[in-house]
Amino acid sequence: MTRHNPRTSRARLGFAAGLVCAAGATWAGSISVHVTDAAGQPLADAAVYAEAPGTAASAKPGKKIEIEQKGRKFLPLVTVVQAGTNISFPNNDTVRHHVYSFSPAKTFDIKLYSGESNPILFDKPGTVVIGCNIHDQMVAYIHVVPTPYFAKTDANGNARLEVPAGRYAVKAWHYGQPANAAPAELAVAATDGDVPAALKLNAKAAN
Ligand SMILES: [Cu+2]
Repeated sequence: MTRHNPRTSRARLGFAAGLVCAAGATWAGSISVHVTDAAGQPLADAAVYAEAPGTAASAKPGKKIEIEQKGRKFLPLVTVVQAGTNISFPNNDTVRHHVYSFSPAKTFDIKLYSGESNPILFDKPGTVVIGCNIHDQMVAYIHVVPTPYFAKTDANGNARLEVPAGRYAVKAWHYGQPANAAPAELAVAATDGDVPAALKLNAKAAN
């Protein structure tokens, strides 16, 4: 097992960002977010994201990820993407699925198919709930955010956002919660390193 070294990975991230970021942003540090429910218990699978004025709302064209169907489930259950991201829905089951969404943020329908699907462009921020027309128990959540700084909490309710220096509104969303909690407003300076943020949602963790 390799041990994660935050210092090494941060330096590497900074190097990559310097090469690809047209705005010339340099990584200043990170925001460590801890998300809890109304009872103070850690919430896994919460979307966390940091918004700042002047940050690109949409991903560059061509960004593409996948949500798999396997064992008559969508994997993963929760996906967080920046607006402008394409998602395809490969069906790796032996049965055919019919994937759809009625959500206002993205309505679509991929009729009975196996194997690869054409990608769907998620161009508007919001929550998209997807299901299968054949298997009622199949459900997954896509949370589309207007910022490149996002993550998903782990089993302990923790997530880390690598960000350039600036002022941020840090927000959290969980599928058990109808609305966002009040954002945590904070600043990250070049010398700060890791800045903690705690967000409490009135959600219950799924069983
Ligand atoms: Cu299905």
